[in-house]
Amino acid sequence: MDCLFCKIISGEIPSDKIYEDDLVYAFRDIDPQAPTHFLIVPKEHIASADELEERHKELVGHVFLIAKKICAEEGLTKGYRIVNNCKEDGGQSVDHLHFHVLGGRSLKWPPG
Ligand code: DGP
Repeated sequence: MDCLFCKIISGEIPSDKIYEDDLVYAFRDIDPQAPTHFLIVPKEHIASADELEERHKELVGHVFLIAKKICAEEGLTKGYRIVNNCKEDGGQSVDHLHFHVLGGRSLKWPPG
């Protein structure tokens, strides 16, 4: 499958990996929007949040617990933001489900 994030997960394309287990792969974003900005990506190719099914409930919960674990390791004691851009109007540019995790500065709201 010609998917950028599948190639990153497999190691075909290099990345700055910060975490990996059976379900997810986490790596630093190539274009960071905050002092800490990494992506958590399910290893299963799911095109977007709009393609999630009942069987993915545990996977999505796992993503949030891994975000919490990595943020603690990164020292983000003042908080952080977890973002999913879904499909065209949501601003999704890579069609493999991923969650942005941003921190290390005071983030503004709402996004554009
Ligand atoms: P989104 O716009 O929500 O689909 O986010 C895609 C993110 O992926 C964007 O913040 C930039 C990041 N990205 C794109 N290509 C690469 C890459 O080759 N390596 C890494 N580390 N990040 C990438």
